[in-house]
Amino acid sequence: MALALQARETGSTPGDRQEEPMASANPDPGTTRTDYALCMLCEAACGIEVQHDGVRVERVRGNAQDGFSRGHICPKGVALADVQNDPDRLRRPLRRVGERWEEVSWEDALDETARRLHEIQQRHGRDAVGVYTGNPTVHSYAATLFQGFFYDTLATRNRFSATSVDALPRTLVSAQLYGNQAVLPVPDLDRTEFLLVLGANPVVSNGSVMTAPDVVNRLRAIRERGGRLVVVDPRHTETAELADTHLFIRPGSDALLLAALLNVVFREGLAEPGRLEAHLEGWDGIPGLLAEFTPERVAPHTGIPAETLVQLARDFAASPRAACYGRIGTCTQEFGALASWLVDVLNVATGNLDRPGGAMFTTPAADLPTLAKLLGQPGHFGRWRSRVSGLPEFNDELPVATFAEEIETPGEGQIRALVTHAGNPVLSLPNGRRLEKAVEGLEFMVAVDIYRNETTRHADLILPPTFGLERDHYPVIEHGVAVRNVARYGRALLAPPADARHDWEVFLDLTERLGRARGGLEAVKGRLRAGLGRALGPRGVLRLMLRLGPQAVTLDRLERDPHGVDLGPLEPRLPGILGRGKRIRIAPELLLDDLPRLARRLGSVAAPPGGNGLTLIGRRTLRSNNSWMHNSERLVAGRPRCVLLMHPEDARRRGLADGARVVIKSRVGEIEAPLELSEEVMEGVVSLPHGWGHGRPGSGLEVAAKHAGVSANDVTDESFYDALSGVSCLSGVPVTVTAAGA
Ligand SMILES: Nc1nc2c(c(=O)[nH]1)N[C@H]1C(S)=C(S)[C@@H](COP(=O)(O)OP(=O)(O)OC[C@H]3O[C@@H](n4cnc5c(=O)[nH]c(N)nc54)[C@H](O)[C@@H]3O)O[C@H]1N2
Ligand SMILES: Nc1nc2c(c(=O)[nH]1)N[C@H]1C(S)=C(S)[C@@H](COP(=O)(O)OP(=O)(O)OC[C@H]3O[C@@H](n4cnc5c(=O)[nH]c(N)nc54)[C@H](O)[C@@H]3O)O[C@H]1N2
Ligand code: SF4
Ligand SMILES: [Mo]
Repeated sequence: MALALQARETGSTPGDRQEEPMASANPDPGTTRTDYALCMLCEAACGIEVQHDGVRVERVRGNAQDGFSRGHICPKGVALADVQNDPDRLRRPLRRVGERWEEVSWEDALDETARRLHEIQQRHGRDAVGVYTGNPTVHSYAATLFQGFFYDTLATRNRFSATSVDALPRTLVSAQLYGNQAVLPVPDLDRTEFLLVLGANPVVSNGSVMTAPDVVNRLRAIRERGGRLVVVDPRHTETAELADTHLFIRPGSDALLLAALLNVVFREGLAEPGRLEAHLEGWDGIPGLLAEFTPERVAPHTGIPAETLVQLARDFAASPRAACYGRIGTCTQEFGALASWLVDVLNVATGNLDRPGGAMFTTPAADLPTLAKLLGQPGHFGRWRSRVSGLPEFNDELPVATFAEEIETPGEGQIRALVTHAGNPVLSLPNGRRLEKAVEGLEFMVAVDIYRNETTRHADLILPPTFGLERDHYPVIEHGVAVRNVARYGRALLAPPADARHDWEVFLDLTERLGRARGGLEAVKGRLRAGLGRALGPRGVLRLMLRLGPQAVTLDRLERDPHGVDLGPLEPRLPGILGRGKRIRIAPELLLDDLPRLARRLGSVAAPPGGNGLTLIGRRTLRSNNSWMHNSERLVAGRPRCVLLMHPEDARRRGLADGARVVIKSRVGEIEAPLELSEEVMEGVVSLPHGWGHGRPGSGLEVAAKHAGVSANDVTDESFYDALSGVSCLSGVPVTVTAAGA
């Protein structure tokens, strides 16, 4: 810490410290000025124009001069001001004393954290400390790059993150096929003539594993240039609204649908991998493996007629520039890994992988695959299994499906203390109630978070780092999956409180202190590690990544141009970025071994299992950001959004009326919500957004508490996961719905 403090006092920059807020350069502090930055709330990373006085944000608008985001902004981006100014957002560490909270100094909070973690690890072993990393970590390049310092020092096997309720199947498939989990195909949105979207709603989510700001206009342009947009979704979404064709699909049946499309492509001789054929390993076996998945057999399971499947396969194969894109709806389901794999197989079979207008690989200025390789993380899977249920590890993490039981189950390796970073697992993970109870029984918990919310209220200590515009932003992950090669850098605009720490500094401070608590050689190691981290700093690492990256872009140049640098359309990258042997292992054993499970589904009765015949899916809305932006008045204003959507026919059969209060019940629990009848959802399916349920006592979210809603994850089921990847199924949960009070 000495080094860092010194740097701040003298203003010298040993290896580029991150915080150089423009505010300090503001000749007239307290007066309003306008600066440019990047929004860090989601993957789109829109350029924004911020009116601020160096501490408070007055207004956020889209930056029309940003050539990539073209002035786009969404309601969340506007509401960034609300989070930035939110009186409920924490600025100083909190310590829980019984039911009360008291402010403590950073020094005390960090010391206590290290001491408690060390003491518990000493008594019960390293695995006794669990770690959970949430979504916003991904949107902070500094946290992404520096979390490893601390977690490697903790050296626990009990690491969890939001990945296993999200893109785990996608990254697993990339590691298997391309030898690197960070080699992620992205639809070439601006040039494709046929976009097939499964399980994604980019018009609302603003794109995921596809950085595409201003996505509405990008999607509209496909049809304007004569192309086609087909959306496959159990709900007629906002994206489906823009499409030529929307097909309702039964939740969880995407792998079957994709297998049937490929079945047609092969049996009609439409397969043409083209240039890539020379690099494919195991290609010849694939047609035979998919032979039984005929459209006729698959149709009743998907709810889509066989003729429609045949025509879709023909049209997709006939297009010279087609891309199949699947996202969270295809990932977080029973056959999430198979579905994600078959998306790629379809793109390969039709010659669309790595071809302009197809599914391509970004060439960003700071290249993730290179970083993943450098960090020794090209991706691994199943090296060991979890203690209680035997779920597979991935990249040294465990699926969250096993999180609660690893806290509850006594024995060696039981989690007794927990560190959360930028996560709200109580609302975000399946069977949140069980997890919440488990967390209550912990010996110690520390949360690195900006709010006292449904999860962090259970912590002994909350360490609130700087937020948003108080730090700089290089969207390293986002630019790595962008639909165009771009590089943009957003400066820090606001001055944080004098003693504030950035996330990355918290990681280094804890690294050093944990070493010190352990003593001896560990103390030296901790000091060296933290010292190295501080000497480099996030900007130092970024500079290095840009220097090593495939584009000639420097940080100095990016700092000179607040509107970003355009590096042109996507370009073919295969076989260059492939792992060992420069081969695409298109038929990995791990996935092939799971095909019989899918085939068994063909033989089963084609009706959704359990419940009174209903299955639950999720829903995102433009004015939500997972679980944590409901404390913004302008986002929660207007009609309530935490409502259950049901098809009128399903309601009629159950005698339920529009606006009624209903009980949604699953294996794990029940919740009550208002009902809204809508033909937007297919029959047999009901939809409820996640991230609500702010009514718990002891949270410090005044606005959110008044618009509490209920948590969908009080009924999603932690024991319902993809048997191959371990990803939780958030989609297709069997439920019953009845009138409340009946
Ligand atoms: N039923 C259902 N459940 C879902 C999903 C679904 O579709 N349906 N989606 C899943 C997905 S894709 C995801 S990614 C997860 C998200 O799950 P989580 O990541 O666990 O939850 P978030 O709601 O994103 O919570 C983010 C937390 O980070 C804090 N935070 C915000 N900014 C910062 C920061 O800069 N630093 C720090 N330290 N903290 C910060 C917020 O206060 C909040 O507590 O939810 C998953 N859960
Ligand atoms: N406004 C807003 N934007 C967000 C977020 C947010 O909370 N709010 N969260 C961010 C995060 S963390 C993520 S990961 C991304 C996610 O980005 P997307 O993947 O685009 O997210 P969703 O809008 O949940 O879209 C998933 C779609 O899958 C459909 N679906 C459900 N089950 C199935 C199924 O079995 N098969 C098929 N084919 N479709 C199915 C749902 O109806 C839904 O339309 O969004 C990000 N952007
Ligand atoms: S789309 Fe995402 S990045 Fe753009 S303004 Fe909205 S939240 Fe921010
Ligand atoms: Mo996510």
